[in-house]
Formats: sequence, structure tokens, C-alpha cells
Amino acid sequence: MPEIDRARKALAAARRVVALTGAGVSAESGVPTFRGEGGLWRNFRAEELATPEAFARDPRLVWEWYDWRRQKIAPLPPNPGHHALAAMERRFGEFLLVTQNVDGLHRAAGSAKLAELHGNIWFTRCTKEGTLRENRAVPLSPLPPRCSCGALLRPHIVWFGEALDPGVLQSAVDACRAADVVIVAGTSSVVYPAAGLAALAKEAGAFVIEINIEETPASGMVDVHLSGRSGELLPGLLE
Ligand code: BV8
Repeated sequence: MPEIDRARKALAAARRVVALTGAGVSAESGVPTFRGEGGLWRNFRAEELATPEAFARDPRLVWEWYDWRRQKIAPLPPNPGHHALAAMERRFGEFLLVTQNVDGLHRAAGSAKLAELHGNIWFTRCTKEGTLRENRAVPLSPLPPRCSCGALLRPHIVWFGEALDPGVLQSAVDACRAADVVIVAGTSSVVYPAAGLAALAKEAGAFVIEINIEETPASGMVDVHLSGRSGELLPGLLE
């Protein structure tokens, strides 16, 4: 039986479904991925800028990178992959979309049952008070932005070496443990703890489907690897 039919069959019988997404799902909207050719900015890698140390050392440089990304993302629409995932939320009795993406495109496509593991680029957080504010200004000015209390604002993003929000992570872990089917789409599966969720689901008995244009460290463990673009394969799973 072709792999796509095995995947569709598992989904047809599923009541509880989790989708784990990465930058490859947003790549179909034109958002540059982290580790592909688009992953550089002024010759910096994400791992060099997305850290508390980089922000402490040069908050303006880190904000210039985020402002550049916000400007790139702002005009980009959700793609058929995002819309298929929003449709899955309505299709399955229990569904959770767990994303590493910070671009907000899943919410823009209508996904509401959503765990944003690494935060959201459209929110700032006061470094003193912790207050979260949505801010869609492009460009952002002045850089770095400051709170009314005078303290620096930071992007509401989880940087390398920072803990994920425990509640958000727990909701993802619980959903993966209970899932009948997990779809892992568009992620290189190298960043933890997000990259450990599919294996955790598999150990708990889930049927795991991977969608990617290449093999990843997760490919050896999944039940079905669908090789191709998420913008085509995610809608294809629903047919
Ligand atoms: C934590 C925010 C502990 C930034 C991100 C050694 C040294 C230092 C640290 C570590 C280490 N070993 C492990 C760690 C921990 C570290 C980690 O995992 N590092 C990795 C690099 C080894 N993890 C952390 O630091 C995490 N925190 O562990 O804290 C702790 C605990 C308690 C108390 C204190 C601390 C925090 C991780 C979060 C980091 N933040 N993002 C920002 O976005 O600005 S991670 C960053 O990578 C993005 O969020 C991104 O989402 C994530 C994963 O990348 P992907 O989404 O997978 O994207 P990528 O480009 O890699 O791959 C794209 C994939 O899509 C590819 O497979 C490609 O083939 C595919 N694709 C492309 N096009 C398509 C497609 N597929 C289908 N269709 C297409 N069209």
C-alpha cells in the first residue's frame, strides 16, 4: 500500500491527533527556514543571535534581526498547509497543533488549539515587568524598543539556553502521550525539547507520520515518511 494511503488510513481511524510543525511549513509561504540556505542574516546564524547573551551584549543588533524577520513575514499569507492544519482541528475530536514557528501564520489560518513552543514574533515582553504586548509595527522604531517603565522590551521568543514555558510544554507532552496519530511536518528535528515529542508519542503507541522534503534524525523512527512539500502533502492527507 502506498505510504500516503497508509497515512490516510491511520488518520481516518484516529480520534486524537497532534501536529508538530517547524519552519518547513512556513517555507511554503515564503518565510526563510533556519537551517536551509535562507537561514543567514548578515552572516549570522540563528544560534548566534537567538540567545540571552547576544541580547544582553547588543540588544539593538538582535532587534534589527527580529525587525528584519517581522518585515519579511508581515505581508506573507498562510499557505494550503496552514489551512489544512486548521481544517484538521475541526475534523478530529481531539486535536492540538504544536509549533516551533514564531511567525503567527497558524493563528492567521484559523488554528486556535495551538501551542507555540518557542513564542511569537508579534509579541514583545518587558524585561523588567514581564508584561506581554502584541505589537505589529513594521518597521519597529526606535530600536531597541522600550517599555513605558523605561526597561528594554525583548521579543516574546524562547532563545537557546532558555526554558520553554512549562505550561505550554506540558500541554504538548500530554497531547503527544494521548495521541492516536502524530504528524511531524517541516522540521529538521534537531532542536530540543521540541524534537523529542515525536519519539515520546511513538513510545506511547501513536502512529507517526513525517512530512519533509528530506530525511531527518526522526525519519528512522516514524511509521510513514512522506517525501515532499508540506503545502501539498498536508492537504493531501485530508483528501
Ligand atoms: C532548552 C527561537 C534548557 C529563535 C528557537 C548544546 C549546546 C547548547 C544547547 C543545547 C545543546 N544541546 C541541546 C541544547 C538545547 C537547545 C538545542 O536543542 N540546541 C540544538 C541546536 C542542538 N535547546 C534549547 O536551548 C531550548 N531550551 O533546552 O532549555 C533549560 C531548561 C531549564 C532551564 C533553563 C534551560 C530552547 C530551544 C528554542 C530555541 N529557539 N527559536 C527564533 O525563532 O528567533 S529554535 C529555532 O529552531 C526555531 O524556533 C525553529 O523553529 C527551530 C527548529 O527549526 P525548524 O523549525 O526545524 O527549522 P529548520 O530550518 O531547522 O528545518 C526546516 C525543515 O523543514 C527541514 O527539515 C527542511 O527539510 C524542511 N522543509 C523545508 N522546506 C519544506 C520542508 N518540509 C516540507 N515542505 C517544505 N516546503
